[in-house]
Amino acid sequence: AMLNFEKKYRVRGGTLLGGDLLDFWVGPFYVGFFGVTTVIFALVGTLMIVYGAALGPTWNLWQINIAPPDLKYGLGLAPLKEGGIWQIVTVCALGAFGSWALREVEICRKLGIGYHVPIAFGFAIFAYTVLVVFRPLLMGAWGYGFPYGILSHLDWVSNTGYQYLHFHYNPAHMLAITFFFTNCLALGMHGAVIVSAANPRRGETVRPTEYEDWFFRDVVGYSIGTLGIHRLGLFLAVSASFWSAICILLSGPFWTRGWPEWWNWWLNLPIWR
Ligand code: BCL
Ligand code: UQ1
Repeated sequence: AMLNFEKKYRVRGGTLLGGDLLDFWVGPFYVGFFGVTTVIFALVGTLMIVYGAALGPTWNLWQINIAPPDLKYGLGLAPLKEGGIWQIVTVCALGAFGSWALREVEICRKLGIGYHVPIAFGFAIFAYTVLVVFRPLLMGAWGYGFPYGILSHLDWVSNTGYQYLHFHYNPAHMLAITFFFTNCLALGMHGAVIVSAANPRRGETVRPTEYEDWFFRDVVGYSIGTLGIHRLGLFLAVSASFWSAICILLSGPFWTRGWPEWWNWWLNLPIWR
């Protein structure tokens, strides 16, 4: 809709690699060196998943499963049909996510804005990398990674959760969930207050931003401010991914028993004796 502004923001330069060589757009999309690598990684990864599905027993979208190698392969390369496909898909996923983040960095440089978006996305990439690289490395086998499949990854989460008896007792998992839920509350309030003031019913006028402050001062006695709510949202979102990554990184490499048992430190405090 805003194509007439293109001249203003489609500036040359800001690239990290390749200079002006791949500094171009396709339709509305900026490409760049990392746009090309994103497409290549995503394409190869997707084709490997389709190949893995073709080898498997089903084309049922819910049941397709690309499993990691058996634990006996440890941290080595597995044969293609015994987890090798999963390993290639994982490399492609990491390549695509990393390329996407670097493409975001190039766009930030072009526009002269901060790197907040790629840094925030970096937390999601970190959580994924913990699941399929760092935790398997620390536990000594790629087989600890999660399988690529809609139902199969759910089964993995359930099985992995019950290996620690009751995952709700994992303190980092508690924190992560609290951040996810609080993030949802904050975005719900923010979206609602913006729409309420900026998109009035027919005949009413758009209210300026003070109204948003006034509303929250009246209901909760405090307004965090129009810039503040976005800082809060960024913090909540990034913290949710961060503590998710920590909660699963702890499970196995640093805590092997049930999570309920971890809380014995509380019962063992000397003040109860
Ligand atoms: Mg739990 C994990 C919530 C019950 C076992 N659990 C999580 C966390 C989250 C959560 C905090 C997953 C989010 C995450 O990692 O984001 N669990 C949660 C809640 C309950 C719960 C709310 C609940 O009961 C109400 N969990 C339980 C029960 C256990 C249990 C008690 C099972 C019996 N839970 C586990 C286990 C794990 C979790 C085991 C985890 O491993 C997981 C976790 O913490 O993982 C880190 C981080 C985000 C990502 C990893 C996404 C990364 C995205 C990448 C970078 C980009 C993808 C691009 C995409 C492919 C492109 C698409 C293109 C389209 C065209 C758009
Ligand atoms: C808020 O205070 C505020 O500033 C005016 C917003 O900006 C438009 C908001 O969207 C929200 C949700 C709040 C309220 C938040 C807190 C933490 C009181």
